[in-house]
Amino acid sequence: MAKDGKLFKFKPDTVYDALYFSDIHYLLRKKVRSHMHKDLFKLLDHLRRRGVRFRKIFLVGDIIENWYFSSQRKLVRKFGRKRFNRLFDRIDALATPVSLKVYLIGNHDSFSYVASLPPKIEQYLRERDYVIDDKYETDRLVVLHGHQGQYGKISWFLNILGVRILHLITHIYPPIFTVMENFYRKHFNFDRNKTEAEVHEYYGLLRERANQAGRLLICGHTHQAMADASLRVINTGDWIESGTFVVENNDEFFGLEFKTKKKIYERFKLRI
Ligand SMILES: [Mn+2]
Repeated sequence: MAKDGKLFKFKPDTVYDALYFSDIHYLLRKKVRSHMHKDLFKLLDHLRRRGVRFRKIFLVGDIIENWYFSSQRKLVRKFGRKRFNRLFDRIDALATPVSLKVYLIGNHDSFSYVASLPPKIEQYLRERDYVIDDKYETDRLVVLHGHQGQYGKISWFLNILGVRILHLITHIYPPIFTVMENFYRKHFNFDRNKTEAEVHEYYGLLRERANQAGRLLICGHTHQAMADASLRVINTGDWIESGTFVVENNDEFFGLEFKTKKKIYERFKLRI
């Protein structure tokens, strides 16, 4: 994305309608893939200190990385809960006591054949009052992670089978995660739509499977932030390489990119 542009300024001590972000892949080691988790923490701390709050907070999937290790095992380890709290305390600090918090399940959040969260992760989130689902919808919008545009039932099964075999192999040879990550990026590149035609095919399938109709569709998954007014689709991007998120206020959706707390750029604005 461009280096500069219009800056977005959060008004201090203000409650905004909603915050949307996705694809943090929290707990992922830098050795496996570089990420922007420190920047995300900076943004969340900045918003908290400024008194910015949200009536609704949507975590739009792939918040926790679960394919390259078991996040559940990490959670129950000594200091595991602390590590989870580091992220979720910061997110929860942006909610008001009556805010709605929604955790939408992404493909990397899950390694179950029915695409559910690991039970202890689910319990952890329920303790924090998260509504957990794979889709959130009203008469004007539908929010979901977006892997539904890539996987059907059979391809999801095969994929999870692959993930589980990978987990077995790592018991013998742990560095396989780094090897696999590189292999995955080089040969499959499933998280990326390279050509315009691929992008159209993906969003076409996703809009169909989400039963979008005339509503606004908000998703993540591809790691490519974007807004398309004619498709009525917004993608929140990621916290691996983009540092992007979406803020909703008075029926306007702002696509924002974090560089530093003084440099939060407005990349798009969509009105519904
Ligand atoms: Mn995903």
